[in-house]
Amino acid sequence: MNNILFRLFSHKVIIVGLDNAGKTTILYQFLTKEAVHTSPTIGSNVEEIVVRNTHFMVWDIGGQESLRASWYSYYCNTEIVILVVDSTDRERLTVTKEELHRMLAHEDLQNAAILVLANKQDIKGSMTAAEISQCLTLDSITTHSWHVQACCALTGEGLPASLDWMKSHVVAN
Ligand SMILES: Nc1nc2c(ncn2[C@@H]2O[C@H](COP(=O)(O)OP(=O)(O)OP(=O)(O)O)[C@@H](O)[C@H]2O)c(=O)[nH]1
Ligand SMILES: [Mg+2]
Repeated sequence: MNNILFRLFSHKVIIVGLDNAGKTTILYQFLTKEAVHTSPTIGSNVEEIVVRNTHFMVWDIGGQESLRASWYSYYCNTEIVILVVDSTDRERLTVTKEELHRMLAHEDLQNAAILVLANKQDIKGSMTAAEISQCLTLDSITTHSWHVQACCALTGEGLPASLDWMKSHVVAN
């Protein structure tokens, strides 16, 4: 019964981004505050994350190219889209940009907020959150609220701030 109530009162969040961005590592760092060993996700993982009495159902979706065409099947009722970027992956940032702008145009995400996580900040030479923000042209987005946060999923740095932003977003809306 408790499980059913949690589902009714929890906010739906999806984690998307290209393969190897660190989505699954982030999901389990949110949940356990530890870096877990991951394998490429086929399908999705879902976990409930509680931030000071606010419940989120967080869906981590596989990012391999063949799986991206089915991301839309997770969009319905999503309040927050977490877009994870591997900040060392300069070559594929344009692919992420295309995926982002495709999502923004999808009718099921018209009311969703976008949280961009600039992950892998521990790696030397990684792009800063500001560089990623510029490459993804976040400043041009006027239809959705958005926020960008630098993080490292291995240490958890930047993730408590991300959860704080998610909580204040859903409380304010
Ligand atoms: N150095 C470093 N490595 C990271 C970080 N986050 C994730 N990784 C590593 O990146 C690799 C991919 O991480 P995953 O979390 O499995 O990536 P994913 O986005 O879930 O990938 P798919 O499931 O294929 O879409 C793993 O080897 C992680 O340990 C980080 O912040 N820093
Ligand atoms: Mg994964």
